[in-house]
Amino acid sequence: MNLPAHLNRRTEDYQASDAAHHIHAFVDQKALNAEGPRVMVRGEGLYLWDSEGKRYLDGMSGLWCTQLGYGRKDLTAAAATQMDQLAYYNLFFHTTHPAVVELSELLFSLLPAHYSHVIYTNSGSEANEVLIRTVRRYWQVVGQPQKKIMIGRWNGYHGSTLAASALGGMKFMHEMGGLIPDVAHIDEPYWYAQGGDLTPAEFGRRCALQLEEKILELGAENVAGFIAEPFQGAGGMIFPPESYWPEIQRICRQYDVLLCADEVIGGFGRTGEWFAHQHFGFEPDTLSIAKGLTSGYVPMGGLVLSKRIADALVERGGVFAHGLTYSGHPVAAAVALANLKALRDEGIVRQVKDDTGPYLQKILHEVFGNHPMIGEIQGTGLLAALQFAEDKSTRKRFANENDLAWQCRTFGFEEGVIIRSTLGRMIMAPALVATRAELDELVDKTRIAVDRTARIAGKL
Ligand code: PXG
Repeated sequence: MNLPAHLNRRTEDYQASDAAHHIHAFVDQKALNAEGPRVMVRGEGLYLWDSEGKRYLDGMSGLWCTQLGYGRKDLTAAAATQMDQLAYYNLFFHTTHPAVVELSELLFSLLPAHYSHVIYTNSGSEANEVLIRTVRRYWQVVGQPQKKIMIGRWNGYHGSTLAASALGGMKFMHEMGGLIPDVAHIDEPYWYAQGGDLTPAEFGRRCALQLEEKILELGAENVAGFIAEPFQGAGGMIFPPESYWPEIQRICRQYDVLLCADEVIGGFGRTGEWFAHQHFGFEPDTLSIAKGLTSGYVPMGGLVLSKRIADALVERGGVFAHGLTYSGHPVAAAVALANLKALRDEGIVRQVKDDTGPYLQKILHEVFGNHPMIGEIQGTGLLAALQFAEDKSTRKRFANENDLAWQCRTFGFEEGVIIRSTLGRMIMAPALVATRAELDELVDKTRIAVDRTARIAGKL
C-alpha cells in the first residue's frame, strides 16, 4: 500500500510507542500493551485498512459517528478552505463568523420548529456538561432555583467527564473518581434482560413510572430534568418498548421536569429520521448532539435548546456565565455544514429511511430470525443489535455472555468486519452511505462470526 512515509513504520514500532505513551479508553492497559493494539492507517467509504494491509468493513461507523463514511473530499475541502480563510476565531468578544452562522441556519432547518438555539461544544461529553449548567440556569431564571436535580438511568451513557459520567449510569465509571451531587438514577428499559414475565408494553410503562416515583420521592420542586438516550447506545443498543416514551413525556410535562434527549448517537439520520426522538415520537426540551454532526471528521458537539428555554435565557437571563475557546470553531463548523448538506442534498437520510434501513433490517431477520444463538433482533434504520440467548423460549442469557460477545467481535475482526459487543449483544451501526452490497457483506461476515461463536457455545 502506498502510504505517506510517516505511516510506513513497522506495526511493532507503533505498538511500542503506543504502549509507552497512551492510556486507552475502557481497557486494561497492561493487557492491551501485551497484546499490541491494531494500527489503523487508512479509510475509504465503509472500509478501513490496518498497518498490515488488512481490510475491514467498518460496521460501527468508527464510534457511531462517520455518517458519510471515510475519505469524503468535500469535507476535507471544506476544512482546508476554512483554514485558509479564517482558521480560528471565537464567539467571545461580541463576535461571530459566517461558518458558524451558516451551520446553525442549516441545523435549525433540519430540526423541528420548537428548537431555536444551540451552544456548541467539542464533544458529546461536553454537551452534557453544558446541559447540567444550562438547565439549572434556566430554572434560576424562571424563579425556581431549587430545581437542580438531574435524573438519569442506570446503564445510560452520556460521556466520560465527571458530570457526564455521573448523569450516565455505568456504576464502574462512578467508582472511578466519584459522582456529583444532585444526580439520581432510575432503571433502564431493557425488556429482554429485565422484563421477567411482563409484556414489553407493561414493562415499558413500569420503567417509565419509576420516573414518576423518583420525582415524587425527590420532590418535583427539586427536579430540573430527566436525561436519556432515545435508545441506549453504549449500553447495548437497547430499544425501549413502545409504551415507554409517551409515558415518560407525560410524566415530565405533569411535573414540569425538562426532558433532555441525548442524541449524540441517535442524531443525524441513524434511525432514518434526522433525530432519534422523531423516530420514537416524543418532544424533548433539549438535545445533546455530537458525532454525526461532523461525521466525526473533526470534533464538534452541541446542546440544542427549545424556544421555551432559549427565550428565558435570552430575554430574562442576563449574562450567561459559560464559554469554551473552541465553541463554534470555524473549521468544525465548516465541516459540519458540508456534512449536513451532503446528508440532506444527496438524500442520504431519506435513503436510510426508505431503502437501506429497511433492507438491513430485512436481511438481518432473514439470516438471524431462526438462528439458534440469537434471541432477539432490535433495530431500525442503519442500526441493529443481536441479542445472544442460551434459551430463546425463556429469554435465558448465557452466564458468560460477555465473553461470548467479545469472542464474536474478535471473530468479526478476523473475518474483516468490525461489529461491537456489549454484554450479550452484538451491535452494528454502519455509515449511512452504505450500499445494499455493503450491507450484504456486513451481514454475511457477521453471520460467520456468530456461527463461530455458536460453535463455542455448543449451539451449532
Ligand atoms: N452521549 C452519548 C449517548 C454517547 O453515546 C457521549 C454522550 C459522549 O460523547 P463524546 O464525544 O464525549 O465521546 C456518547 C459517546 C461505544 C462508545 O463503545 C460510545 C460512545 C463513545 C465511545 C464508545 O458504544 N458514545
